[in-house]
Amino acid sequence: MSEEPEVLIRIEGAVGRITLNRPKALHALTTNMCRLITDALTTWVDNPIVKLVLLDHAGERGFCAGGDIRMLADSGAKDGAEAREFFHTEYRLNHLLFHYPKHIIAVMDGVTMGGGVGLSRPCRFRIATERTTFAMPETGIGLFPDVGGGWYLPRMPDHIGLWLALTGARIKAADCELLGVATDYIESKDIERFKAGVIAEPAAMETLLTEMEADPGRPAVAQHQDEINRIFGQDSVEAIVAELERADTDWSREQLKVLATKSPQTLKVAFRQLKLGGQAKSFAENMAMEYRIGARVVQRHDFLEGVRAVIVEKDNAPRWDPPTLEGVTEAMLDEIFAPLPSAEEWTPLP
Ligand code: QUE
Repeated sequence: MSEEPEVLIRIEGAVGRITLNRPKALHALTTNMCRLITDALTTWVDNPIVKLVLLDHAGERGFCAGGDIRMLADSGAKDGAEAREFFHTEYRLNHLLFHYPKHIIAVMDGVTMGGGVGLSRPCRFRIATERTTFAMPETGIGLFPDVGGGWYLPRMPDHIGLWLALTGARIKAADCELLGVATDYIESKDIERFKAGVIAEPAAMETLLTEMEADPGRPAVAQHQDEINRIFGQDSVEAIVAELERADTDWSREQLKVLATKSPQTLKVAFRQLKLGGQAKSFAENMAMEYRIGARVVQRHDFLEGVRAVIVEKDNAPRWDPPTLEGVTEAMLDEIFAPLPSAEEWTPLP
């Protein structure tokens, strides 16, 4: 490993501190980072000194851009074992956070996408600032909105979660509060003072939050909420596209343009994932489903091609296969969602 640890772990006063520290990659998560965070949280469950946990990031460039996509693609091009190990470890962490018995505060002062959403969304307090940008952009690289997207996105109002999943739309703090992605809004100039206050007096954390709470402005999504509800409430991706064509507004034409750049396979995977996740009885059941999908999708053409086009060569001209929604059959989706051999299924931490 390098001399600088990828995650900084320490206890300050009564606060367990976890600071993402891979700034050159916008703190994109590695298997090692997920293990370090999991080990710290596991130890702190039984440590009476730790009253609450603060999860943040080093530097100014955002909270967490996602996962270590190049590693996933390199592994997917071979036997996929390293990619499966990553998903298994990351989803166990997502699940640990979901059921964690102590309050965790996530400070999302910047880009919060993909894997970063999986870390912050299960936390009890999720602080956005004017620099927060949230997105689940995976359909653009032939991946799917994992890390619990199947659980959280279909539980947002008015099918807005499906709109986020399919289009990869980026939203700001006011929308994050509207959709429950963030619980609180603080200006980034106050973040250091907030953290210092929490560490000095953890019991006064909620009072401090109320004092510092600022106004994020009007949520942009609200302007299109009725349209999203009607159009993204359709019962297939093809029907959504047809409804967008029928609407024929500036906004609907923009959505069609965006959807045309995404992997048709992944659009249908995400649609089915959110339907199943919306009916899942537990977060663990949803994560087991996502693990099945992840294990398959990293080895398929669209993911390798998406990473080539968007992340590695950056020509932004992926050649998806199949190239159209019609080409993505139910049989293909059945294969991607099929149970794994029982010894290979995802399970939560023991
Ligand atoms: C979709 C994704 C990711 C992405 C772009 C997508 C993702 C991810 C990164 C990323 C961004 C900046 C970095 C980095 C990774 O980009 O998951 O290392 O410096 O981590 O369209 O899912």
